Amino acid sequence: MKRRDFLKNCVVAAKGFALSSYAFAAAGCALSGEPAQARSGRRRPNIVFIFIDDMGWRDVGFMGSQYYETPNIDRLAGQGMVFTNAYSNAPNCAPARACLLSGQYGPRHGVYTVDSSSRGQSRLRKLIPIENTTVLDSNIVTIAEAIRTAGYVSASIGKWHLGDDPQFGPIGQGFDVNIGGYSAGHPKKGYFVPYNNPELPDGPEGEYLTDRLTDEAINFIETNKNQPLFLYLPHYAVHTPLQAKEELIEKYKEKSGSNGQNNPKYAAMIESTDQGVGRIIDKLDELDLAENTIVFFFSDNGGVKNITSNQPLRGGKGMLYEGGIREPMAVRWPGVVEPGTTSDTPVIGVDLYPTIVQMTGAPTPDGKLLDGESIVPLLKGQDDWQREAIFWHFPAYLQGKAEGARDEHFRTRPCGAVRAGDFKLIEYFEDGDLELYNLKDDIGEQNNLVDTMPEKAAELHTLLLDWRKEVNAPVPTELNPEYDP
Ligand SMILES: [Ca+2]
Repeated sequence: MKRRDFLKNCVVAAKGFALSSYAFAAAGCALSGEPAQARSGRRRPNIVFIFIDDMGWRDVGFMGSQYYETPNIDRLAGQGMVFTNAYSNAPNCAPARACLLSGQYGPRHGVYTVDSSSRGQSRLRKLIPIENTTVLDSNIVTIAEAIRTAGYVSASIGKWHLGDDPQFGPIGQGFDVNIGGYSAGHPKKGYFVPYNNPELPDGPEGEYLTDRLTDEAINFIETNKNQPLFLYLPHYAVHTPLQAKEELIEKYKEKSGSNGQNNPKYAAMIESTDQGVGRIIDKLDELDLAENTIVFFFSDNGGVKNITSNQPLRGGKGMLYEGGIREPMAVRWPGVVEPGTTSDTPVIGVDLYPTIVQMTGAPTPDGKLLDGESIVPLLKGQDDWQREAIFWHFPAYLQGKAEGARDEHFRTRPCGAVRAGDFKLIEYFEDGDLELYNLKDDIGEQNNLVDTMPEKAAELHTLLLDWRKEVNAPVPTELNPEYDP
């Protein structure tokens, strides 16, 4: 944290929470060498982080879906703060997770995409992309390792996608419990038993994976209710394969689609996920833990274009257009976040590591490089919180024909992007092309302003170039000898 922000947070903590030395400590303001828990007598807050896979910005009721039914998620969001400009660090699964868990932008750890960075036909790829890393380096201090020092017991329940235990899975990266997490990015055998998941013994015939992960999450909460817990719940849902419970599918077959959302199987997967969120919230209430539990709801990348609709956003999963990276996000923090509030300030995955560290009162690990900023001030209603810009770096090819993409062969060609204020600039590495959008007036990214606002484009481009230099971001320049469009 910058010294200015540190002092600002301390003042806010002192004003708003005069009676709670815990809150003061949680704002990152160390009073003495004593741990926060000892000073306040109040237990550190539990953290429940619900992370949905491939859920689009408008795939929940609280973001305006008229087709999908998410009453429990909506209730949770209504009791907290909704972030309308929340971003993932990447338009696909593994890099989004690597950034979230490390608190670092892609160029720090090299996880840029899923599997190979050379996807699609070679003759259509002009450049040799930057090689991708598929596991998160063990030397990186993850969020679980960071808050473990403050006495947290932690579990990763669900999809991991950054390597296998014992070294690269959740256990290798500092979680006490791993249920269902390994290198796979989707349920290999599907959502019904048998799962063929090396980290998840099969349940009874007919068991549905989303329900099972909810059961495991509830079991973890019950087992550890007497100590500070960190539950990281990265659901496999609502990633493909589209498989759901028959009675729910039938329900949505009877329902009319809305705003381009009309897939009954996908809707049924979302409803099962929502039911799970409801059961977890109810369990927190039942165990009298809700008041001291901070719940996050977030997704790792945008909705898939031929399954759902991200309207009015352009594009979907796999693109750096808003449809690929803007996510539904809400945070419930009883006693701190005013219920029913909204923030339009851009926030991004890497912000959540320093946020959780601050919430828990854990020390930032020695020498830890963090690219994000804690959003605790935003959660406390401090609306003048801002930073200059946030960034994306995607030096890879992702094949696929999808509506909203820049061309018919790739969802994304190697590119980078920056958002500063209302503006967003995308730079394509094959040809140096730039696209500039004013998201305030043109959330659908239809009107490229590069020619009409050259100074604004240059300003954002400079920010992007400077950032790439700062984080040593590799840009592909080598020509592909097989290129023959
Ligand atoms: Ca995903």
